[in-house]
Amino acid sequence: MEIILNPLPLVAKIATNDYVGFTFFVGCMAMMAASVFFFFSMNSYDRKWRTSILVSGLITFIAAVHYWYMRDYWAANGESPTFFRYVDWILTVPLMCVEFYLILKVAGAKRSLMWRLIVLSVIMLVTGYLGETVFRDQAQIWGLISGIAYFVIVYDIWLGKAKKLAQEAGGAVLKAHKTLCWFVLVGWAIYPIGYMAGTPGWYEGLFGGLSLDVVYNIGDAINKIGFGLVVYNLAVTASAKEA
Ligand SMILES: *C/C=C(C)/C=C/C=C(C)/C=C/C1=C(C)CCCC1(C)C
Repeated sequence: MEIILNPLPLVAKIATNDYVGFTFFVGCMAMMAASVFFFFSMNSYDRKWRTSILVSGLITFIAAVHYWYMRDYWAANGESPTFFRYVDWILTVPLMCVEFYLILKVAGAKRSLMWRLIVLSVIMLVTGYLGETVFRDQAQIWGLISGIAYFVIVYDIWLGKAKKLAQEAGGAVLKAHKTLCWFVLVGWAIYPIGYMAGTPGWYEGLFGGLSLDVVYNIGDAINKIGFGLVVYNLAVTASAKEA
C-alpha cells in the first residue's frame, strides 16, 4: 500500500523553540477568547456601558483576525508580518482612544478630545511603520517622531484635558481612567522596546537577544485584553452601585 502525503500541508510545523510562533498562536487564542467574553457579557450591566464594551470586544476581535493571519504568515515565511501588524494597530489603537472618550462622556468630553488622541495615535503608528519598512536606515529618526506623538498622548491623558474630565466625573470613572493611563504609560512603553530590538540605530545591541515580534505580541495581549477588562470592570461596578 502506498501512503500519499499532501505536498502542501495545511498546517505548518511549529518548532519547539519557535517562541515567536508560539506567542502568535497563544495571542490569537487569547484575543478570540477575550472577544467572546466581552460580547457575551453585554447584558450584565447598565445599557449605557454597552458601546464601551462593544468597543473592547471589537479591539480584541480585530486583533484576533490579524493574529490568525500573522500566525500563518510567520509559519509560512519565518518573517515579521509587519504589514498585518500595522493594519491591526491602525484600527485598534484609535479605538482605544475612542474608549477614553466614551468613559469620559459622562463628564462632558467633547469629540475634539477623541479626534486629537486619534490623530496623535495615527501619527505615532504611521511614523513607526515608515521606520520599520520604507526608511529602515533612518529607523531611529522615525522612531523618535513616533515617540514624541506617544508622549503627547501620555501628557494629554495624565495631565491634560482628559485628566480634568476624569476628576469631574470622579468615582469609578476616575479610577478606571487612572488605570487606563497606567496602561498607556507602562503597557504601551513595551512597543518602543520591540522596535529598538528589531530595527537598526544607536540602540543596536541594547536589546540584543529580544525578538521584535515576541515583544509586540506580549504588549498586545497585555494592552488589548487589559484595557478591555478595565472598562468591563467599570461597567460592572458602576451598574452595581446604581442598582
Ligand atoms: C493594540 C496595540 C497597541 C496598543 C499598540 C501600540 C503601539 C505603540 C504604542 C507603538 C509605539 C511606537 C513608538 C512609541 C516608537 C517606535 C515605533 C512604535 C510604533 C513601535
